Amino acid sequence: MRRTAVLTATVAMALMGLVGSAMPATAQAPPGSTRNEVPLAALAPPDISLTNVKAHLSQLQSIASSNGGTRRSTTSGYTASVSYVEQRLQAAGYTTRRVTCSPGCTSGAGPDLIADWPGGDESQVIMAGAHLDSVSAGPGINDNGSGSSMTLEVALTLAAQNPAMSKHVRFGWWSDEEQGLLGSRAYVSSLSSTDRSRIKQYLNFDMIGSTNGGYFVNNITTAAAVDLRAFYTNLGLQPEENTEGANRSDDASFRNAGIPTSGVAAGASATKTSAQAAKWGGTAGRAYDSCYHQSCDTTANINDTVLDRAGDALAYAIWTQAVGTSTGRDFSIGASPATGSVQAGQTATTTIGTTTTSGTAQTVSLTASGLPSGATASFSPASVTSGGSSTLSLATSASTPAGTYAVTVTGTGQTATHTTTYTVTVGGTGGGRTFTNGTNFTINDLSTINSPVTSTATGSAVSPVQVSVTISHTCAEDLRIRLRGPNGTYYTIDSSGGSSCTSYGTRTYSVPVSQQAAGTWTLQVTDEFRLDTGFLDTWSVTV
Ligand code: DTR
Ligand code: CA
Ligand code: ZN
Ligand code: ZN
Repeated sequence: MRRTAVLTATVAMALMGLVGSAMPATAQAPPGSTRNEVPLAALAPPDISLTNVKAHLSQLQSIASSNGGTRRSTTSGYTASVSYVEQRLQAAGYTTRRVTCSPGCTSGAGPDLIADWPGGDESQVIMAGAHLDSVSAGPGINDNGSGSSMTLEVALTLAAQNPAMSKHVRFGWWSDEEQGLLGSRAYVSSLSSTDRSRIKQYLNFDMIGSTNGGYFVNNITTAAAVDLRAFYTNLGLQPEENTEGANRSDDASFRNAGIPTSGVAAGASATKTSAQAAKWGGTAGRAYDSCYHQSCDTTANINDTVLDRAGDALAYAIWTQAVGTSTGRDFSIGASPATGSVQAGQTATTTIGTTTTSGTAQTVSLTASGLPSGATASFSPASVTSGGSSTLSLATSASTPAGTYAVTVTGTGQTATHTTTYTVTVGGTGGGRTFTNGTNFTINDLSTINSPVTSTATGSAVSPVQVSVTISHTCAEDLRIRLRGPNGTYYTIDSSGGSSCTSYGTRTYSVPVSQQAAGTWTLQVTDEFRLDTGFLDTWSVTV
């Protein structure tokens, strides 16, 4: 009887699937009640109701009308505007705060209004805001009832949906913008440097319903603008940089303090170009807002489509950045071993372990990317509960090129996604790491021969090494064959014994090893029984 050392790799193929579920929206929580959080990830950004935004605009118009036709920062029209927004926010469950705008503002200017939505990571604050004051000449419905009303409606929609929050969301309504961005500057300088550094982004909305407006994004090429820009780009609207409004609204106060900023504007007194009219509609050669800073900036001075899109753009940015990816639950992921090696055509395995690092355990789906060509990866099981582990089987094919590959293993959890790297070295079947000794060695009865080869391959031997042996011998069952590695270890690759004789021919072996590739590898053949003899013709080892 003859035994071999051929390894058979069993590859467990598992289907990879993502765990997903549809999220219901909750009803608006009454004030004072416990908020019923929608758990887990990925609520779709909501459509902000244009009807509701316009209802807020009508309220601001009435406030102006009953207060001398203006909402200038120093007037009762302004403080009535603050009260309106404040009351709506409080009813929805916001924590609101008036920030006195003095010193630093025009004498007699009313306060800024700040609203925090409870929840999310307070060390990562995403802010959006708009100036709430008008110029003295008019009610300021486009400038800037539009930004104020839209921001209010986005805040109310967030409260109504009440999703789980990853980042903390804060809104601001600024006083005294029209006198030189004074309210926002006072707010930013009122913060401690710690609180300032917690604000990771500020998005500004000033004049977002201009009747002949366009789609302008502040600092459009910066990271802070990514979501706003993507929103308009996805609509095919080819947004442009807000050059007209650069440094002329409250985002400048934040930017001057080192906070990344962006925002949306539809344009003021500058003239729409024919190229802009061609892509956005409207009239070329006319101002974006021909009532800019005038008494005609009333509810009639609004472009509904442009206004509606700005609201949906802000919702998109907030939901993308701050909603639903973490409720304090998290996990980590790692590969053990983190490196491996395999001959082309064979399968490498490693264990992917996960750990719950905060909160309760969660389901983690596993996928792999960055595979060498011709290779496939499977996980068994395809998803784990954090704390558990899975076996990654990386099956290469004969055509997989030799080389070292960093395979990225991605664990997609319910509140977070993490990756780890498994580095696998694939040894080629072809040249480079295969060494041959073609010298014939006569095999006599009851004697041993040793045939050495010198390997110049670098690094570790890629386990299992492949051995191919050609022997002319009429009784393979007479032979015990061993491989000796450069470090002196012997591996028995074929044992003698058996009830009848077969001729040897060419046989191949896969030999698990753990040692360096370079040095002398020796094939040792011992004939342990009488009568049959022969010779070692050639052999090779692929390390
Ligand atoms: N802060 C604006 C000034 C302004 C001028 N042009 C634009 C264009 C887009 C937005 C704002 C502006 C104001 O309130 O008047
Ligand atoms: Ca909408
Ligand atoms: Zn203005
Ligand atoms: Zn403005």
